Amino acid sequence: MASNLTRRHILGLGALSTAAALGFTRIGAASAAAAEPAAVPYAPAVVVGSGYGSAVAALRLGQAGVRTVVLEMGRLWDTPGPDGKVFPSTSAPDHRSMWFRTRTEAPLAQFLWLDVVNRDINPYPGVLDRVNHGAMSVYVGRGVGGGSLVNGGMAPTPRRSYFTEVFPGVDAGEMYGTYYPRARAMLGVNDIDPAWFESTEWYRFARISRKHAHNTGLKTVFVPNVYDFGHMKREAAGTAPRSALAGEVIYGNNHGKRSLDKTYLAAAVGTGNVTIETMQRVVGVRPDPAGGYVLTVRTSDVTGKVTQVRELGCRQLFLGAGSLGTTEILLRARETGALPALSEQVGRGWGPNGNVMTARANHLWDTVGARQATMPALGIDDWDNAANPVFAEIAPLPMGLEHWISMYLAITRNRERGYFTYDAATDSARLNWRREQNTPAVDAAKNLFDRINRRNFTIYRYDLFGGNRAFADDFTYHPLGGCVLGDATDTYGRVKGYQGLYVVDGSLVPGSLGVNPFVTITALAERNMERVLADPR
Ligand code: FAE
Repeated sequence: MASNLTRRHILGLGALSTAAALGFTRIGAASAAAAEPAAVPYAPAVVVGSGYGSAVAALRLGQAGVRTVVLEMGRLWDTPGPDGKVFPSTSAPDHRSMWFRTRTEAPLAQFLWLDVVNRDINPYPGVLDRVNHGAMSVYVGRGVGGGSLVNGGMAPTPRRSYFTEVFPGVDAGEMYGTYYPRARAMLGVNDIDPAWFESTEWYRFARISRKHAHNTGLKTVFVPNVYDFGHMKREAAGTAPRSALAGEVIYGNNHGKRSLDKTYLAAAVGTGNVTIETMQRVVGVRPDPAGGYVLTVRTSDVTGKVTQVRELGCRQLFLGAGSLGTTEILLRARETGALPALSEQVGRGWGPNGNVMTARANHLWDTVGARQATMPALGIDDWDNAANPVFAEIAPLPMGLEHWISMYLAITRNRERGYFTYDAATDSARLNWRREQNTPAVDAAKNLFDRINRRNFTIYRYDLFGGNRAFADDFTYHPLGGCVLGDATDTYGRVKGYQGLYVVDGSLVPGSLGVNPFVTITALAERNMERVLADPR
């Protein structure tokens, strides 16, 4: 990564802290050029959200000399709390862990059926949110960097044949030749040293799962990551502060992780053209009769109190609020009549990337180790299985004790799709997803892990997910779709029916990718931004 972290990034990082520390920055007189409308504060380009799609948009706009404001509803995570750390660990969650909750809602709710995982906390704009939509809950990151703050950093590229199936209208040659490599380089994707992987106690859990997969005749692959594996090695050696080796992941990593605030966003701010404003939630968008758009933006404080509602004008609007956020903004605009020409496809084509979590109980001699790195490094790749394609990441369960559990996040090929409807009473988008729609995903995962269990004489764990279930199919880490490329937008994310309005995030992906999604979201945003800057429409 050092080669990608240029002086400009570092300058940007400083600027990032300063700009966002100011919280709300007025874009007023200083920025209003003569040709710009005077009635409301104005920026030539506004980017909503600061996850992967937004970060690419902000950087490429900034480099093109376009003055850009990024509006993020969460906070900037750069200030240590009383414990001297920016983020809490998974074993000691506090108010920083979750977005305005009185109790944490970790994906793994129990251990030995006991409610020992979650904790009571004070409401605060914490870094992880679980948005509950009945039969499906969606985990998302909140703050400057979006999902990059809380995710497991796994950075695989989907196999080309499946990418082509998912995106028939996208030139795969360009993606695999230009945009994927560009995204990987900018994100700081790196590989684990195989020799270290084989020898370290921190990945014993993965080696045990690999042994059982190989016994079953299954293939495993190393999965690249944006966590700096060099740093991790130094953590193990005791020469660097611990993060992945200290149980940190879903509530943020204090070290080692190349989250977007350290890569794309730092570089964006470093262009001198990009400002990031935190605790700013975009709730409305309408066309400006003079051209462009007017946004309604709510500013909140850390208690959640709305301290200001304001309007902000822009010529170009880039929506990167994630699958849930972007879809909600557009659906609300269509259904309230603010943007009536939006396609009927807005709100459609949503899927959880076939996510299913499961766990197996190992024999007493197959210890997984009390010490486990939080960053997954290995996956079981059975995607070529025509009847039941599954890519299963071998997930850690770092509880600080030997528990003999092998855990997995299976990505399956579930063709079921959900859709969003606008609920006027709550002024929000509601996801329509029935529990049965996950049956194909559970069946595929069960098919794979039944084979592994049979061959290794092992069984499932039923004590971890609540309701004596072996498969957790009621939440996803990978919300995808809602404003699908080529349906709600053209083939470059330009929203149908409106000029100067773009979608840049995971809502473009039609519900499934076959692997963890952020590298693809980033690469697609790189491709689309290149075109949009050349041909804005
Ligand atoms: P995203 O990163 O979600 O960013 C959207 C941003 O917009 C957020 O910062 C929001 O706070 C903000 N926002 C939303 N609404 C508004 C609004 N109205 N106004 C202003 N701001 C708003 O979007 N993916 C992988 O590839 N590998 C992994 O290992 C992996 N692990 C994961 C683990 C966890 C626990 C979670 C939650 C996700 C994981 N993911 C992983 C998924 C990945 O983080 C996700 O696909 C991307 O973050 C989605 O990127 P977007 O740009 O779509």
